[in-house]
Amino acid sequence: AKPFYRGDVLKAVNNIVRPNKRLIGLTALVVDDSQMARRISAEPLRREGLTVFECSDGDEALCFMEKMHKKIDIVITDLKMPKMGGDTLCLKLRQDLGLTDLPIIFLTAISDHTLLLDMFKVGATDYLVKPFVKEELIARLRVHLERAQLTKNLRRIIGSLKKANDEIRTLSITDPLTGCYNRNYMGVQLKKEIRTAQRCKRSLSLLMCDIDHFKRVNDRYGHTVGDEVLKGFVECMGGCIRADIDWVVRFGGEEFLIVLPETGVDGVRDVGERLRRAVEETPLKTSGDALSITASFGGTGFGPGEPPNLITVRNLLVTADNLLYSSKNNGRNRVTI
Ligand code: GH3
Ligand code: MG
Ligand code: MG
Ligand code: MG
Repeated sequence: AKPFYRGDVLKAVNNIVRPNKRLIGLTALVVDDSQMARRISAEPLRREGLTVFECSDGDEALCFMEKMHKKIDIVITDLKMPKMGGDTLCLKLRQDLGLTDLPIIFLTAISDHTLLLDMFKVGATDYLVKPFVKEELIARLRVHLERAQLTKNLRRIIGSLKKANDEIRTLSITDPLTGCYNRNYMGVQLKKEIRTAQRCKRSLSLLMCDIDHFKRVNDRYGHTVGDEVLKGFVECMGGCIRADIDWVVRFGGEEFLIVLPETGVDGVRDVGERLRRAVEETPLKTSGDALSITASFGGTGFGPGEPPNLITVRNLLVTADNLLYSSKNNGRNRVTI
């Protein structure tokens, strides 16, 4: 579906059935076991420009609706018919076919008020008692078509707004180059992750990592290749961590944070070493030659026994960063815990 813009919204709200507008392009289904009765209601509708189909009972009408992929704008049905009556038809259209917005108008000869009101219980939009005045049928039909169109348009608008909202949300937490999370996401999610770990008495670890001598990659092969290396680096790490549990944030240019829930200090050492080796051993594809790089890591975490007041996002990040710099100072391509 194409997105809606402000102009479209106004058009969608204004583009409803006007009092004298011909109803061309709209379709109606008239259901009645009497051919004569069908003609009496179908003819005035055709004169208004509607395309009118006819069925002689509820079963036939249901099949026809399915055959038409439910693309009928209004149903006008008799109540009493030999096989499936209008009440069952209405119920099935609403419940089985899910046509909650379809206007369904009953035409009936009964005048018992209680029975008439029962039609609303099965989902009727409106009713007319036979014999009816043609002008009244048309007038009511226009009101219901107008409302149905408005509802349809509003649903479309709501749908595209929801979609746009989801897209904006995804964009706002994603790093466009590598597809991993950005710091917006980290700010909110890391705090939650820490609280969850503390509440459930579980451990949580962080690994800060930074590509070694990345500036040389850019200097030697250009920024485009540098970007490709960044993407490949994230992909390589992504293959070494648990999908849907661990997550990666682009912390800075070529610096990334990996969050490892339910992982203690021993675990983070293993994961860090596994990542370090994978990066070292995996030549990263670029538009030129595949390039081999290394990265340095600093890891920290906490377990269930630690005093909760010392565990803050800031403390954890500072510790991981300091340990990363120890790795850099001790020759790079290593993990410090
Ligand atoms: P070290 O081993 O000490 O980390 O050395 P380094 O060269 O990796 O570190 P430095 O911080 O000196 O350089 C990082 C480089 O990363 C500089 C910057 O231009 C580059 N960079 C940052 N973001 C991007 C990006 O999005 N794309 C590309 N291609 N390069 C980036
Ligand atoms: Mg009948
Ligand atoms: Mg670096
Ligand atoms: Mg750096």
